[in-house]
Amino acid sequence: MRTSAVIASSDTKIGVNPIEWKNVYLPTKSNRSMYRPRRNVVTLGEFIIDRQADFPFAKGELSSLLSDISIAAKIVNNEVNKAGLVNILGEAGAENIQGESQKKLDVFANDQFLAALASGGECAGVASEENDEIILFDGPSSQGKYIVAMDPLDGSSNIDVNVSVGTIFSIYRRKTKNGPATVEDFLQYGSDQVAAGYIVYGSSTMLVYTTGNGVNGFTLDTSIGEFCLSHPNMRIPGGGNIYSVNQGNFVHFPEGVKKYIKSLQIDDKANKKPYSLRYIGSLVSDFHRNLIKGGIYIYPTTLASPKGKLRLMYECNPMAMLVEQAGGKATDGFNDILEIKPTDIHQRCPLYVGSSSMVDEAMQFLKEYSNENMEPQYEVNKK
Ligand code: AHM
Repeated sequence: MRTSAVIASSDTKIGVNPIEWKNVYLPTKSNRSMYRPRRNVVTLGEFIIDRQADFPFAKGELSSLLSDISIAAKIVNNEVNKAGLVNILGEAGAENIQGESQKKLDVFANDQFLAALASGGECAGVASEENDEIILFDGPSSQGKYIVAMDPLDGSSNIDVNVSVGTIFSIYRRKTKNGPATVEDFLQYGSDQVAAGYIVYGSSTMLVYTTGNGVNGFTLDTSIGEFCLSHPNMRIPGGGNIYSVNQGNFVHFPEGVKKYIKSLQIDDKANKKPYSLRYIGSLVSDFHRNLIKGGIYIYPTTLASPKGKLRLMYECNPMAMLVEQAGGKATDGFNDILEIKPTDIHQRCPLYVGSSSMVDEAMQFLKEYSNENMEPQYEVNKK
């Protein structure tokens, strides 16, 4: 298409070879509707602002909070990428509440997310896997309307072997109106989450989140330092042929889980069995793959972990909100994850999450082969 109106002539002093500018044109009145210079890229910042009106209490605070998280994620991403190069690997010496030794990068990630959330002013406090107690911010942040539960670096045993790790976050509106937040502000049902998401530091780094209006995924373009919308409106396939579980613990699994796993391994071409076992050992990475391809992730109760291994508030709940928003399902084998009443910020819980039909089938096996004592004992908000 021909256009007119040259924007630079040979004597324009713009530091560019004038000859190259000869064919650069601006639209004229007549062709303006056809000429629309466009970027194909939507950044996370643009997307958040665009979607701000979706939030029931929208005044921009939740948008700012999500932006704070994305900034910390970029800093952590840089450090994760350098993990093999700099002297940051190894134990930091301390043990977290779970009795697990902390890697230096866990501590770094925790510090970065806490710093970003504290300075933003929208978040009154944080429950983190790395801190025994809730962290309450002072100054203007103490009046923030939101609280965050997070696992700043999930799958940390994979850091020193260059395998994907992630950050998981869950956001609630606090219940108390004034003063510092309290632990009760944190102990809310998963169904009360206003947003949830994760960052996977993988072959590329992605941020995936929901505010209750579907799930969207953004890939970090390191050349411009921006998360760009790459996976709009993510939907998990209704079924799949991948299962993710630490099968090394098989002998310690409940009978229903053993039977379910065996049922996935039979030779049954019509139903595409046997299924594939894929287990990275980073919840974020295993979840992310199954979200895209269809599948189920299971971390059941075991003899060693009779209440399950994963943490309800900052691992199971955010993944449950995400998967439900993407059309999938998350349960503890018997109850919806989002309907479990937390009594402790570090509470553990079994997790069956992924494609709906696969989770349903696993639950049927559990029901059929369980005895009463197997059902996890906690308060559940039965619908
Ligand atoms: P972490 O917080 O120490 O990283 O533990 C959480 C991880 C999950 O990411 C992963 O799915 C699971 O624990 C792996 O546990 P296991 O090594 O028992 O299979």
